Amino acid sequence: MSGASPTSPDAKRPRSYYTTPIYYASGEPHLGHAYTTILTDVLARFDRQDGRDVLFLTGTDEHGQKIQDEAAKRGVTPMELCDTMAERFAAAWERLGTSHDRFIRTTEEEHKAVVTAFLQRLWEHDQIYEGTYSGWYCVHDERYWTEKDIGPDRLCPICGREVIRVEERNYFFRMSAWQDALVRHIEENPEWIVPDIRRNEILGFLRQPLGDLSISRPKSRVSWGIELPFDAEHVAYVWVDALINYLTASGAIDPTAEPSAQGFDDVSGSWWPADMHVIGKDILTTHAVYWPTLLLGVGLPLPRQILAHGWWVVGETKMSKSLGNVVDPLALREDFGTDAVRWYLMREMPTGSDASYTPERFLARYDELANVLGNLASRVISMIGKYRDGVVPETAADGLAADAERALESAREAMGRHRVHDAFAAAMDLARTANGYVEERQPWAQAKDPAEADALDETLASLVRALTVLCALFQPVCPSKMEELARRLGLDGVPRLDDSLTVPLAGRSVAKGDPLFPRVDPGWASEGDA
Ligand code: ME8
Repeated sequence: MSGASPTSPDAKRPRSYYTTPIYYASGEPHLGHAYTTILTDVLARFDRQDGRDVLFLTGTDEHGQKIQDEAAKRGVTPMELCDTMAERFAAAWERLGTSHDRFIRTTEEEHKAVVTAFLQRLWEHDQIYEGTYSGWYCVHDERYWTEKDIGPDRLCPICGREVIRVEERNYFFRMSAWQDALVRHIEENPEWIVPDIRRNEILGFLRQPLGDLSISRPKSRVSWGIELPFDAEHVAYVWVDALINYLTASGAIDPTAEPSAQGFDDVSGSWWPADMHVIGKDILTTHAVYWPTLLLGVGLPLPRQILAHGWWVVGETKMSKSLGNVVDPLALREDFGTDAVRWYLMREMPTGSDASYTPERFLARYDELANVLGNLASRVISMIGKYRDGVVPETAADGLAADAERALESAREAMGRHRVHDAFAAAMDLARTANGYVEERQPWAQAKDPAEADALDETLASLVRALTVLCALFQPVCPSKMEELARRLGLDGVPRLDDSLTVPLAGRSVAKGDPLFPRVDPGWASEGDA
């Protein structure tokens, strides 16, 4: 399941390295986690469809007090808990059809060695000093807070739980020294944090003086972590350990080499820097402040982009395990299929904003798939069976070519701006236009008049071309259904985006089948029960 890091990228080919957060191995995967992973999967698949090499990384965050406490609560060892939960996450992603190349676990030896080398490098570059931390700590979010942050009720500003008072020896990273460099980087690279609202949030945060970052925990309080190379009585702060996962999986660092040859001075031949860290807005500071300053501290290049998306909420509240309002994506999948869950998540949430999960909206989005795309595929394939013995006819003209090209262009443009929902809206619009074209051309009437034979060929061939383009466009979000559609259209697999406009179609045999998106009536979707 975890496996070693994939081989180095081919320097001559365009490539992208995408990451999801690594999820805490203390709770079950829910719809929020599924959203991030599927969003990243869609970006990765879209790039592959466009001819790029991709490294797509996900995994589990397995150290720290939160995991230690959860294991104690369940009466198992931390490692047993992590083994169980890593398995659950990996199984969930498999069932939700994600195409990650690497599933990393922070308890892997390779990762522990990279974290150790990273900390040693910081130490040698005089980026770390010893001091005393006295203040407040939220175990749930694994964050220190100041008196000001927690207010008179002493509650964590993120999760609202009670914080604990700690006073302990800690090692600190000289994060404050990098504040100006970070601000400059964000100002000079307006697309570094997207969407804009998140960029502004970080710039606002950086208007206050930035403190140093405690990067260790005494073993007397937290023993489940990676030991510091320069002090065996302390383990690395779990966020520092976790963020480094992105570097471990890139293959940039070889912790077994001499310090000068470990890769900190030259990342060529590896996947570093990441092209995009996809995260939820809850973990923006750790990714847009802690992580880049740590990288500056060891002299490594920064990731190229951070995409911070919004939250799935139920009513007004963020969906989260601790609130008990989580929706199980695997249960939805059992009734409607994987691709329908993927479609709902991608189409319903404007990338970057919050969205509310409701069963009614889920059904409405499913109907769109079934009645527009599924219906188009069924009727076109069935008419070719009926009027042309199941063989795609030749045609001199394509009545939908301009629409198909426009849809491809709009989808690419929207993807380029990370507006995934808009990209798929453009794809669905093409399916709608093609259904309109059927009504307008009336192939059933053309079939009755021998003088209309060429016109009927044109109608049917244009529709098969549109379906071929739709197959390529929908593949990132509905991969298994689009493979099935490609098979029914007699194609040799789902074509790449560009090829979908030109792959020869005439003479191919189409195959009928059950509806791609059948009518479903699970108990909860019955009238009055939703
Ligand atoms: O924070 N809506 O892990 P985590 C949308 N281990 N996305 C949601 C969501 C919701 N309601 N709830 C969770 C951690 N997510 C750390 C990360 S990375 C180096 C370490 C998604 O298990 C979203 O991507 O709490 C969020 O950022 C992430 O899950 C938090 O997962």
